[in-house]
Amino acid sequence: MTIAYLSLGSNKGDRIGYIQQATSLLSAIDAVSIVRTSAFYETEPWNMSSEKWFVNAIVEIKTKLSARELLTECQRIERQLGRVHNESGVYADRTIDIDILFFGKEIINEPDLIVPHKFVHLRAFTLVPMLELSPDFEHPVLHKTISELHNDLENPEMVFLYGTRVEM
Ligand code: PH2
Ligand code: MG
Ligand code: MG
Repeated sequence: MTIAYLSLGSNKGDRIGYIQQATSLLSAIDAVSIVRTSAFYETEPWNMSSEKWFVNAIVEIKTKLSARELLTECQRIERQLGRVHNESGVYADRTIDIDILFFGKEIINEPDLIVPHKFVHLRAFTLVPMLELSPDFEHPVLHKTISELHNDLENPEMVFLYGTRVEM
């Protein structure tokens, strides 16, 4: 069993609805159980020119899947919820994005799967909900805790607490 943290983000359509649907589709996977969910946060688009703010949240899961199998399931749910990937590689507005932030202490460096997520330590929209769930979790590559990484943020983008929790 591995504890993993997944980042959910939406900036198109019914943003909270998509995050709730993604959470329930994740919990419907036999080998995945949801341990906890963060609050919803409304966040400024990071490194993208869109005007459309995001709703972001993190779910902590327990799973028997490998990281690779989990990635396949996340991509299936993204497709199911109408995610369209942009050919150019430039970030596009999306109904749902599901990213593996951490998979236990595993370190994976493959072209399509980098764990811990390569930007997890640079973004307030991932560190703020992680701070809520697991402030003492240590980044297995940087060897700093979530609290330390959060304190180190140089340009924290704007993040607001949305106020509602994902109800399962
Ligand atoms: N995801 C990105 C790029 N920028 N900004 C916010 N606020 N939230 C996101 O989920 C997000 C982003 C790439 O996946
Ligand atoms: Mg992403
Ligand atoms: Mg993604």
